[in-house]
Amino acid sequence: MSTILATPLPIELPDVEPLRLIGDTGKAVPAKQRHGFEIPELATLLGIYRSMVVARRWDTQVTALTRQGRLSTYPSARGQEASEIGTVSAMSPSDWLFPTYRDSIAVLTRGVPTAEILTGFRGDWHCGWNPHEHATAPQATPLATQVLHAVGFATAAKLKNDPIATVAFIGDGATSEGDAHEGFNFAGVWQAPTVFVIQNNQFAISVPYSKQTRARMLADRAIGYGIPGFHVDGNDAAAVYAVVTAALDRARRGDGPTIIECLTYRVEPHTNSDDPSRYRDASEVEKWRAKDPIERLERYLVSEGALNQSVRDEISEAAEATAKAMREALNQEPKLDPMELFENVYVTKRASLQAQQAALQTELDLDGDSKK
Ligand SMILES: Cc1ncc(C[n+]2csc(CCOP(=O)(O)OP(=O)(O)O)c2C)c(N)n1
Repeated sequence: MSTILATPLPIELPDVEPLRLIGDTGKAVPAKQRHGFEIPELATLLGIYRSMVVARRWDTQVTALTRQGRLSTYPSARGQEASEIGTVSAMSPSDWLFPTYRDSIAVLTRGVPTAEILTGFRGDWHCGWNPHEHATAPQATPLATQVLHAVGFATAAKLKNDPIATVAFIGDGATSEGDAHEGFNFAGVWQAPTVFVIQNNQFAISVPYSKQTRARMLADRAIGYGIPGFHVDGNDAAAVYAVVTAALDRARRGDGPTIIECLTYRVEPHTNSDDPSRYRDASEVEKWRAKDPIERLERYLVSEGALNQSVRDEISEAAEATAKAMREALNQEPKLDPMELFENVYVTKRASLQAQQAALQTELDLDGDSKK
């Protein structure tokens, strides 16, 4: 054993076979294949199922609103609900989430109001919500930048003895960015309390995994950073929840970061402006649609007697109410204040910015006077 290593780490390459706790057909995986992880309690899984159903209805409604021109663009997370909701359900309200544009349903599950989430996608200039109120950072569009933010935030919390952890979502394509490497590396060096959830949905717009990397799987990279890596079935909410819970516990105990690769699939186009028929076969999409994460959990809950018709009706009413509230919020014309452009960037505005602000105010006043 090298004497250079301060803490020799018992880190091994993850299994190629992704960890599952509930199989494709909704049956519990035998205990000896669960690698020491327990299937979460039924009440926990029912809560996750509820959030997944609400999230899917929400996602479908947003896509419909893009077609009506109420939103310019929306990246759907349909089919990724187990990775998205399984992850955030394992977080405590004080842990910070660092999401990407793909992760609106995770932001929704964190409790951010609908209209606030969609502000950015609607074309407004800011993130829409107060990140401190929901311990949820703005959704990053520049790929992998959120990885650095999550590591920096977690390291600052560690220095302040604030016992929180951070979670960064990242796509398979974005792991090729330098920022991802820098973030993973320094999380290892500083033992940052961060959990990286790589959602391998197998495409970066039109670029498939095979053209992204020669790595056997993305979870393999963890060993190079001295970080434990897990390869999880990203359509099994039970497995995602169990592994993220364990990683968050490690992080809060001071044992450092974890990289979790959730193997899943983007069944919808990259965004509403993409045409996936140009780069992938419909039969592949159908194969993955059949592995639907909500149906899988539903089958398990029904077979365990935890989901009956009246609970289903109540969940579907809640989902409809969420969609209705969103339609109503987005069908109102936003009242925008151009002067807001000057807020929330600098604590102390430079003289040139103050001059521009004053000039715009004068123009708006003149415009107001001319309409009187
Ligand atoms: C730094 C940077 N480069 C390029 C882009 C353009 N871009 C937007 S999404 C995307 C693909 C990302 O794929 P992946 O990380 O797998 O996430 P997914 O969209 O599949 O969730 C690209 C290249 C960007 N947003 N930021």
